[in-house]
Amino acid sequence: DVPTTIFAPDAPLISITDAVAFEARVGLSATPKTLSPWLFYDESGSRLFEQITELPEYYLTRTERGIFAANADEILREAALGQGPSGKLTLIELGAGTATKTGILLAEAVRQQGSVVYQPVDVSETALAEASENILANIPGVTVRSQVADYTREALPLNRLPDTRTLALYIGSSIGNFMPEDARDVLRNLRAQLLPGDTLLLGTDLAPNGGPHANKTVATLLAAYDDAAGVTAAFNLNVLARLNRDLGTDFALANFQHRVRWNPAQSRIEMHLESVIAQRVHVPANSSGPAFAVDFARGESIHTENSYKFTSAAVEELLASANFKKTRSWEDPQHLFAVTLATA
Ligand code: AVI
Repeated sequence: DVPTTIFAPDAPLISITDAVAFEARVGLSATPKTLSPWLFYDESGSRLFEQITELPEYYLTRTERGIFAANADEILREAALGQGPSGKLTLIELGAGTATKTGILLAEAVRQQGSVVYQPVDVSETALAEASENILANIPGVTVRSQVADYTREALPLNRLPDTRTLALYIGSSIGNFMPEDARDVLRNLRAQLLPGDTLLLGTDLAPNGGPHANKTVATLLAAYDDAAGVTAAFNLNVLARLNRDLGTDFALANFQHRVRWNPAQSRIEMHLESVIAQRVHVPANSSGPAFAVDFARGESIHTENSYKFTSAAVEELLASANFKKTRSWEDPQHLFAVTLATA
């Protein structure tokens, strides 16, 4: 589930290349310097993210998959509660990417109700084509209705059949890459398009659980974002390669270093690219404005990503701020990750 969706709810609606130019201009002129995390996901960044999800240190993907495998039956029964006897759940997935984990829930939906309509929504047509091909080949009984859309800005294309309820999936901890106000707005936008009785299944990575017997320490988190094989470092640095390719900037990747910090006050992992020398980088003129230079002091960094980690109270609060009511949640035995069901 590569999160190909654009994480930039406030940027103007423009083409991808113009959006890259706009983000680079705004972010690199800011103090401190920033680049939006959606810039990671060009073709090679998406491939690197797929590799991250299989790293031994990156527990998120396999842990969420384990929660689905252990609880799919209950999750779907709970989501279908109160539905009429002839009714069926329709599953819609925000930022579905290639939908690799969703298969477990779809197979269970087919088991419980005979068939299921699945609507993956993503900005990447190629990711959706891959998702649809995989699901159709492996899970009989699923009808796939892919929709190319940016769920952070556009109304979700919900095709409702009479007597059906919608279960919206927003999994993979994607919500954690938004600033809290933007996370709330994304969920509000979704909520506005659901009807009473519809549900949301939200996947969130959990905050470290302090104390000497904690399953998740800050060290666990830091390792997940700074793996021994250097895949996450390559993923982070790839954003500079992307700017060089898309905008003709002259970032020398060897002059920047991948840095990961735990920010306890904000309960988030931060990824930065630290300049190892004092240097000047050039951005040629583009659709967003004239050429400009970016000066880096030695040790100065570009903040490239936040990945928020939640307590269960924080998940409930976030859901409530978007007018969802938590009904149940499931965690892995080590309490690393949570999957929460909420009603509209
Ligand atoms: C997509 N998102 C949930 C990932 C995360 O864990 O925040 C992105 C990622 N960044 C570094 N590693 C993975």
